[in-house]
Amino acid sequence: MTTVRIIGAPMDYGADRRGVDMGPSAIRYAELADGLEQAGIDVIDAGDLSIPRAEERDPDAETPARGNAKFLREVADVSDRLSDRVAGALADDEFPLVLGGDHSVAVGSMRGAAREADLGAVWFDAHADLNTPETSPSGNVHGMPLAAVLGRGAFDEMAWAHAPRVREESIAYVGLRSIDERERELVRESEVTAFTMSDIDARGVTAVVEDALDVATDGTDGVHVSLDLDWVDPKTAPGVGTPVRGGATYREAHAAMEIVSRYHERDGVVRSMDVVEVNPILDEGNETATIAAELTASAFGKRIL
Ligand code: 5AB
Ligand code: MN
Ligand code: MN
Ligand code: MN
Repeated sequence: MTTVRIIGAPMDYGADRRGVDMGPSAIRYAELADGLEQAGIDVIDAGDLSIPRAEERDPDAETPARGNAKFLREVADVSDRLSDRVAGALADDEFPLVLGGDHSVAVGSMRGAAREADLGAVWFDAHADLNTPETSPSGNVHGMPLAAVLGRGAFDEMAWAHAPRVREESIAYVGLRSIDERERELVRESEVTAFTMSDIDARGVTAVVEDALDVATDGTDGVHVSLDLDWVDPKTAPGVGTPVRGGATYREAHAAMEIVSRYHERDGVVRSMDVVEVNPILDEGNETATIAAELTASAFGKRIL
């Protein structure tokens, strides 16, 4: 029986908008634990990492090779602490489920998950999150977590970011539809496999997610699933900081998570996950957190029958 350890990471240093730090509370309020238990999962809630308020910090405090990246010192601190928590859960044979927070939390979760394993990843997102401090148009680290774990650009020098056991070839995007100009070059020249919304239109979400999981399992010891709620269409999931229309429908999102659960059950390859970018301040009636909780339960095998 799978035991899930919920780790809240109420971090908003990586995003422009306040509010995403309330994500963990909102997702818990939407009965995440009940949904998981209905899927037959044992749940331990480890509470939240303590994260100082952004207003008490200087976004431009110097860190080596900072480039255009805000709150890098704070993100680094959270990444170190979160990676220890994630590695600790895995060492106890538990499944770490990280609740963000903005997407920069994925640096900590992936570093933790890659500590004792070659790690693949499936990245459900409207965005590629492959900007480096050199290419980022915004300076927001939530647009850079994949560049961080891959040690690209200025991140190469930063031990808190680079996860040497994550290889580009073992990462697959699902649902891309908004990429910055310089970032597009980075995606094209990289070995990362990119499935866009057009691929989902053409081939259906089920086939695309199976292919993505095949990429992430090939030659790795386990897979990390990173679920950015802006992957889902903003009509369905409005409570996100960077909405982009043309996203996955409610049904497509569930179908995708059901494929994830099958891989999880079949060979236990999916071994860590984060659920990020839920912003209750921008939400309508906690709808986005509710969908986040439902999708997570689906990813752990909650079925209709
Ligand atoms: B998210 C943008 N590419 O770098 C940037 O929500 C948006 O974690 C990043 O995917 C969106 O600032 C980050 C314009
Ligand atoms: Mn993202
Ligand atoms: Mn996104
Ligand atoms: Mn590397």
